Amino acid sequence: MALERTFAMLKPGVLSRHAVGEIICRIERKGFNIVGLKLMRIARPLAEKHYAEHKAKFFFGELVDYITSGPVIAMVLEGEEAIALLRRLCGSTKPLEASPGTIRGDYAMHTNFNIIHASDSPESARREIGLFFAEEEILDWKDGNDVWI
Ligand code: FUP
Repeated sequence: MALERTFAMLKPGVLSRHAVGEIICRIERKGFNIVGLKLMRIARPLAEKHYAEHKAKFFFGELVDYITSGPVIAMVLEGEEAIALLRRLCGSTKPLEASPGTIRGDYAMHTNFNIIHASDSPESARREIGLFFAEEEILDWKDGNDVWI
């Protein structure tokens, strides 16, 4: 299995609802190592770059409005198969299709306020980590659990 890094973002609704700790708790409990983390307010140009693939979609304006409406928590997470695993932990894009037990399944009612972003491929992960983090903001550390497992 490949050790991967992926990008995750807790959207503004998570902070409004005081649920940052709960969501990060799920991510840590699953086994991801947090190697980058920051509270930030995304400027519009960065939001538009991040969601560039959706530029022509009807929901693009609202998506950018939402994501820039308040602070977000940006994270780089590391683990075996981290990209696909985090996507499963988040659940489907549309809350109606997200299984209960997933983050979106448990915390989201509307697709455009679906609470968390997670990279969908190695290319997206690389691109998104590069957009949000400088190299020196990512720490290379090991949890030391290998000896126990
Ligand atoms: P995901 O990778 O699961 O975040 O899903 P997408 O890349 O398809 O969508 C990115 C974001 O666009 C979603 F998080 C929410 C928003 N979106 C809408 O608001 N309406 C839609 O119909 C689809 C996506």
